Amino acid sequence: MSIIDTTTPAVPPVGPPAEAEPVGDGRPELWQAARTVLEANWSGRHTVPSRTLYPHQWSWDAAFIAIGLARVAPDRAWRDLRSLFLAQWPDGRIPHIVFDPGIAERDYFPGPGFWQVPLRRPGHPDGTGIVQPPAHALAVWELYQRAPDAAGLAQLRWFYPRLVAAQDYLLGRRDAGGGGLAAIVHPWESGLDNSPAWDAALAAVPADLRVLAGRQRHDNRVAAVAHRPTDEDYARFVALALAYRDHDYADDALADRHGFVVECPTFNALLGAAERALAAIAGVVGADPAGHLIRAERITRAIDERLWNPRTGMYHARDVRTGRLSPARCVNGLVPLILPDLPADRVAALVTMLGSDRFGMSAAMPVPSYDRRAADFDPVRYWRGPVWININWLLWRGLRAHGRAAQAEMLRTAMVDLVDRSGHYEYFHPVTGAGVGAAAFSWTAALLLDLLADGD
Ligand code: 2M8
Repeated sequence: MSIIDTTTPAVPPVGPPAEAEPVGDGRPELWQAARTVLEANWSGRHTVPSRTLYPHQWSWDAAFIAIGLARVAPDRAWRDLRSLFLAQWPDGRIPHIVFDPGIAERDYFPGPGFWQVPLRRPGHPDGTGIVQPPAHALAVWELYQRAPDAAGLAQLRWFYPRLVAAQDYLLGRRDAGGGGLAAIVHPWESGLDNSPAWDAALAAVPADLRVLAGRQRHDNRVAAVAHRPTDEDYARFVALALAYRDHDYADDALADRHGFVVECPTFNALLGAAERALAAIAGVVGADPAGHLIRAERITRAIDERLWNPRTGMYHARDVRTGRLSPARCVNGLVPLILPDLPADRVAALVTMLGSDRFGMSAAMPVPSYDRRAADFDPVRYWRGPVWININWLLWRGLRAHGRAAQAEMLRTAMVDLVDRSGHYEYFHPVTGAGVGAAAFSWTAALLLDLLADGD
């Protein structure tokens, strides 16, 4: 069966609340506001993260958005995820952005003209050639559980082979380090684009500003310069993307020839969680779950063997080219908590780190993206300090998976209070709680629906 399919089922609106819908944990206005954000960000073919800053469809955003939409409009959620998977490559990779042909090249950089993906065919949406964290199997399984009807089963059958192909790509071609983990070839692939977790590996990539000549950054025109990556970092991002593109997006000999090849704890934790979700999906569609469970266990073991730092008591990104762990304590090193088979001593260490003054999880504030005690902790620059709802949602799930119900509930409430106070922002100042980045941001709104419904 071809993994490319251009059928487009009818698209139901988010619409008014259904009778059976949860009332939103006693906060109906917040619930309704989240629905309004999602409705406003529906482009007609998919949900954009933000109308201003990110006017196309993003890969892991689509997974988080589907998890929230599942609470109010499962049909829309399925349709949204399908839009992403229609851009899947024959080799299984899911592009990190699917472009809306109605958006002009100048309205997002780097757009389709930059990526020049050699896949254009009628009815097939254009995307990029890099990936993002594989959160989709988790979303598909969540979605089915919310609506386990005949239509949901048909969706599971459609998604299962495509999700398997995406995992095969990551666990095969992207195992550049040979240790059973997927490597990312660009900070954008991590989703935590500007995190200090990449600083050590990026130091080897020349920051040649000439690569920006003749190219116009779009982010700095719609967001504050102080909130976005510096031009030096952007020059590195562009140079890495060009290098990967100019090798035709091939993955052979990556560690020898590509400037950035890194194993991220969050990316790989989601890879492992995806295998567990696939095992559950396989059980429903009549496939064999066993292989997925074996892969899931292997991934957990590999994360633990390759990314654990006993001196810091948490996981760190590993530079495949040098074999070194990043010295930075970043929130991506705590997300392996979502793995149910993580050894108990590691779980205990991660939970201690969450509550420590470095991350400071409390009833008043969710977890920041970086160590509060680090000299370069930056409360407004994206992924270098601010609080993000998607990462906290994963940590919440992780705490629950390990029976830390009280801490999980504290984190859930802290997230809900923060968004209630400040709005559905892209991210939040980790001290004041003020909203930063794009307003009316889709995954914040979507995951809020999930958090509120859980409170019901
Ligand atoms: C941010 O990344 C894009 C590039 O992919 C950008 O800065 O232009 C990140 O926060 C990423 O995690 C997110 O998926 C994307 C869209 O929300 O924005």
